[in-house]
Amino acid sequence: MGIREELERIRTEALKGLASAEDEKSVEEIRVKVLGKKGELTAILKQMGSLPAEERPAAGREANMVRSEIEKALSDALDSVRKKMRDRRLAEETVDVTMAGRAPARGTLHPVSIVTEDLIDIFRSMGFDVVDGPEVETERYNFEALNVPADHPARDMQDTFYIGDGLLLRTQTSAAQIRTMENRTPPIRIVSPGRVCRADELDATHSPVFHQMEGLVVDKGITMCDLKGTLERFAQEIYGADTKVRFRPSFFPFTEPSVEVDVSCSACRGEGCRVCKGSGWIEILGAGMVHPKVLRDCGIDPDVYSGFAFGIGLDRLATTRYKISDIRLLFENDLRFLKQF
Ligand code: 2NM
Repeated sequence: MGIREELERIRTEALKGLASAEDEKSVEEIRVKVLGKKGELTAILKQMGSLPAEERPAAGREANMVRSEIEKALSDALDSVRKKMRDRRLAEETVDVTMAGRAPARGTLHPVSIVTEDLIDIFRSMGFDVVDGPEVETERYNFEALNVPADHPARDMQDTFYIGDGLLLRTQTSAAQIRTMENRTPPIRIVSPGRVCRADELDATHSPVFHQMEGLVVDKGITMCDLKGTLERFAQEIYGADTKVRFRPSFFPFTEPSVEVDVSCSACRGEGCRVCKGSGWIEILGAGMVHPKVLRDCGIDPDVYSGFAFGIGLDRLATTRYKISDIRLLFENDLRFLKQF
């Protein structure tokens, strides 16, 4: 085969191979096969010297033309396979921004949180602030400042979780209120919701950890009437506009006088039913006029100011509202139960 035919064959094969090359590797293989050190065209160029002198220029021109044509085809083929591969990758990586997302699982409020929020809303509407305090308290804030004497049964190891160094798990949220009285001058209108602890045995109606909201109002000329009006409004917001409130005498070291507060039974409207055990009334909280000694210990002059305070059990409120038969359900964190509210 003459050099011309040979060049034509190399050219045709190379161009045909490049036209159908699918990736960079096939293009590179063709380059090596034709233009590499041992390539077909390289071999021909080496043979030029052995041609008769008169054939050399034409054959040389021909060979150079084929070489530049193949070089151009190589570079075009490389561009084209690179573009093809990039297009393929982009197609694979396409993100459909219109695709619907996976909905994140939504949590629900704990029943105690729901009643706490409801009560906060009601008391906020009456001008109360919410104050918070630590769950680990000192004996002074939990007992002494509240006029609970050292020999009071509530101070007993049986009733209180002591954790040493004069510290304990708070048995009520009043400590937050004592701090407020120490730090602010009246008028004071606050509620303090939160977790409290007492060393009770766990059963269907008692838990050593439970929740409370205590309220406190201190100003000039505050009387039992203000207490009753406030609690009436609160009870009517929760149980309905025709709810009545009744005070029965009681005792707390930190209030004088002290009362237990009943609301008319919302199940039977006071007729007497199973819910209220036939009495027509349900006890919901304890309250009273803040003891002058408690005010004085906080730097508030009881001859100028007076106040009322109350404490509401939030767990009982939640269990009665949602007809939960066992208080333990509130503390077991079983999602199947908690998701219902
Ligand atoms: C109750 C009942 C009566 C009460 C008293 C105080 C404070 F800090 F002002 F002295 N806070 N909460 C109180 C009064 C709590 O719970 C049944």
